Amino acid sequence: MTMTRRLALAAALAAPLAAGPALAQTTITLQHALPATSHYGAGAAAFKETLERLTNNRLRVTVQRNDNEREMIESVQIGTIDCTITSTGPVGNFVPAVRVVDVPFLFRDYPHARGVLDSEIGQGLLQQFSARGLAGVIWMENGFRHLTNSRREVNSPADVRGLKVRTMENQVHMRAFQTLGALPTPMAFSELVPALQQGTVDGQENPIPVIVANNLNQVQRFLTLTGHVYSPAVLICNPGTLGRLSAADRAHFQEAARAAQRANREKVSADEASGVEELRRRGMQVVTQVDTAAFQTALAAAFQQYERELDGALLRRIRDWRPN
Ligand code: EAX
Repeated sequence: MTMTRRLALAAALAAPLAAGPALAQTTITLQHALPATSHYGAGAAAFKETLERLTNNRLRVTVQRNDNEREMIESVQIGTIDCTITSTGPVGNFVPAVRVVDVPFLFRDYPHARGVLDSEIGQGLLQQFSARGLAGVIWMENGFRHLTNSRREVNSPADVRGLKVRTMENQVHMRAFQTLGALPTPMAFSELVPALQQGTVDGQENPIPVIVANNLNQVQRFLTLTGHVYSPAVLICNPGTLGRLSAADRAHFQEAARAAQRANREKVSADEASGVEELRRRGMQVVTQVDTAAFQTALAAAFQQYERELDGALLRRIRDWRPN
């Protein structure tokens, strides 16, 4: 880990109130929206195993599932749960600066996304959580999002026109689908499968790991590998939870967060390698050759609005970032 990340992660964990007395035993509640077998589940399991091992079980971790990410963030904010692993989907409603990472076609590939988020750019965004009563501990990963639907094969932007597409509660994503002529319908992940089953929406967009882990092939026939958005995830905790840790336990917490990120990203990479074939095996019709330049051209108006409404300089820094 670079010194930048170590210092920033230490800052994120040190920012809360002065450490109180180390408590005899503490249970940390960590919630996320996906099955235990998912890429979030892998991260949560690594976090639990590492923190309990390093503290000799003085700190225990209870992992729970809750498929409403906005609710989880609200619960962390008020302290009814300690931490959540969530996609950035609803995060921009709490920490507006984070919306920049949701811009379509911003990240070139996984190395670019992971590199930016682990650099001073990503650490700077995490530090903006504290002003909103949250601690952004470490960036994790959801993955590149692709479009599925139950009505037709999508080969070009024109095929998206008129589709009712479920989006996360994310203005940046909704703007993109509006620009393509779709009918974006924002809803929590918890409402997605019933909406697809009842035909309230025709389609949705999610990374391969989410589609596989939730068997969305059972309610969606067509998959197009648009890769239109890189979806970060983030481990967010209640500042009070961190403030009650001793300095030694905050260091253990950092190590557990890094273990969670490694396990999560490894699972995403594994799911990306095998997930498309698995979804074909389960009966989905997959369009793999996608003219992403055509989608980017079709999104020109949305990009102009993003430049005006979001931090244009930061968008350029992210696009221009290269590993040193
Ligand atoms: O974070 O809501 C979504 O589509 C998210 O990608 C999912 O909950 C995993």
